[in-house]
Amino acid sequence: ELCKGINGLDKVVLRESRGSSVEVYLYGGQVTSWKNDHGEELLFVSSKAIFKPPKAIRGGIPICFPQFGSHGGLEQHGFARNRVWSIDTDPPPFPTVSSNKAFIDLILKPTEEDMKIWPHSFEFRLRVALGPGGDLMLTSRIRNTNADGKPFSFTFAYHTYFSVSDISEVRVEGLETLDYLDNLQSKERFTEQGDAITFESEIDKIYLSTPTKIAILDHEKKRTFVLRKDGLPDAVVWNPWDRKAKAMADFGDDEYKHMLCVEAAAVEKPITLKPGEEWRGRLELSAVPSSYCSGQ
Ligand code: TA6
Repeated sequence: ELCKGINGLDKVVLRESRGSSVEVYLYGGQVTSWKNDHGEELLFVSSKAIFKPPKAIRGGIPICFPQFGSHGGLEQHGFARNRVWSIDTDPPPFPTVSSNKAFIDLILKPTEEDMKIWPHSFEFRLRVALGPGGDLMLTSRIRNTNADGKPFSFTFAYHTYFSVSDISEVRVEGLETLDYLDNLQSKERFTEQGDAITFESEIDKIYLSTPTKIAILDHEKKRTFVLRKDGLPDAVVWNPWDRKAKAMADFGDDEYKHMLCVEAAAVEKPITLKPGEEWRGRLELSAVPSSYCSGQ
């Protein structure tokens, strides 16, 4: 249902019969809570997050569009996460969602102001859905609606903050042996070693041409997050660690121990749309008991 969240910001709560739930703020079109049927919170939101436009909410699943990162002319991660989205009452049919899901359709279109910083018109439809087993599904459909015949290019990420019990006891499987750009070494290209990724210091890597499925294993909670993506070839892995954590006003000094960002993204190769063309990017998250081995 639609209700008031922090600082009176509008949010939508989706519930599913077995007790799992999702919350998404119209501000940023940002998911800020995903709970399993035991009421456990699976996403990380900083206790110091500032729920006040134009500051992006620190946590949940920020939408990075029309730019991931700060290399282009726009502010870091574009502006979709800094805008109030609307509830989309007449979306074109989503062929992929069966009726047994709770879902909400949001839409973002640029204002005159936005067109001054990014001179393109678009329709960005976001569907947030909660599946019968408590899976969280996000589908983004971005259409070029330029009347002047101009194509546009963009980069994109679902900047997902997973809640973990202890970062030093987390492993990521599925990114072994892949190439990555290291944001901590001026985006130089390297190749990952052959086994699961573990964490003992700051990491900020853009893995390239990654598989559809990535697993995040939380040892202590005996829980594995499974991330499935479509239309999003890259995956960003980020943990600020202690020094960067202290430098962020909207992030607790030791909160880095309890979060990990693994972000389904399209970064290396920008997506180009001609007028009338539509791009779709899907992310499906599930949280399963850790007996799950990512090879299944
Ligand atoms: O997710 C990786 C990253 O690009 C990092 O470099 C770091 O800047 C992070 O995003 C957070 O960015 P934000 O603008 O949300 O503070």
